[in-house]
Amino acid sequence: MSESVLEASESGGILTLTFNRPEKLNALNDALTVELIDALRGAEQRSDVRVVVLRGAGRGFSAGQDLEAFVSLSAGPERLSVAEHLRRGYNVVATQIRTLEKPVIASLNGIAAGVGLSLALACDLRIAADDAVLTLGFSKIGLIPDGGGSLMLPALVGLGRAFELAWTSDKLGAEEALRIGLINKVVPAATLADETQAYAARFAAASPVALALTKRAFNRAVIPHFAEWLEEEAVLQEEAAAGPDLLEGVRAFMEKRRPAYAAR
Ligand code: LHQ
Repeated sequence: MSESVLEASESGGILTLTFNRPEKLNALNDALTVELIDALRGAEQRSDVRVVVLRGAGRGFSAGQDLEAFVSLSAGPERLSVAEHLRRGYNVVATQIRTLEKPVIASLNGIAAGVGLSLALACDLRIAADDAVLTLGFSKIGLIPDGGGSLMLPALVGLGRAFELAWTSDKLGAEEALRIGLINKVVPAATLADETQAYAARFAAASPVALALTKRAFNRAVIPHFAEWLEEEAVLQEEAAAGPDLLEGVRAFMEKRRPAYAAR
């Protein structure tokens, strides 16, 4: 039997979900997304799960949408609606993360790109290895930040920095990400697993009521329209995907060349 694309392990009330496609830098395909949705649903139903940690196997956290899988889906007999793809997948996950009334922590062990980074930004807290690298990546393939990224990015770092990060897709090191408030904590790469466990253990031992109601309060105070916004974001992404830039961007990535974008 093949290994699961999402590994789950538990210790002391902490459920750790590990993206397990290391050869693809844990790029997200449908199988991984469906397993993630199931696992988060399970975490919601179980009172003994007090904290959820998301992490990646190998040298990456997640490289975002699996672009090869996306091309195969798009080449199918029916044109893939990007909005539908988001509604069925990443928007469900992002909503689950935000509505799960338990701490959800992203443990960034390496590259976090595209919707991989968006899902990390949807989490409540982010701890990173000192050699982790964060990049939006969407603009490089003609897209807008999705998976809630167009809301969580400016909410976390402010509009000016959000524009710069989204438009340039520059790679940020962990220390810089910490400095601008994109992440909470940086630790030596070799100790990330232990530090994540210790960080999560603090919340696993805290009052679940205080944590849950604080999350509900912050959600309502700062991002009350999260679910509605995901829908608007999906419609904008559909518009972005309708033009020629997405295909050119994805082809360029797969052919390891610079994309050539024509004037709009
Ligand atoms: C990958 C990927 C990947 C497949 C690395 N897919 N194989 C929503 C709606 C609709 C459509 C599309 O998307 C979305 C949401 C999104 O997430 S859009 C953004 C998608 N992600 C990206 O554009 C990131 C693409 N990847 C990269 O820019 C680089 O790989 C990063 C910066 C992540 C890492 O760079 P390196 O550390 O230099 O690694 P690498 O590029 O050599 O990648 C290692 C392998 O992983 C390589 O395969 P190979 O067979 O050549 O060893 C890559 O092709 C593969 N890979 N990302 N997203």
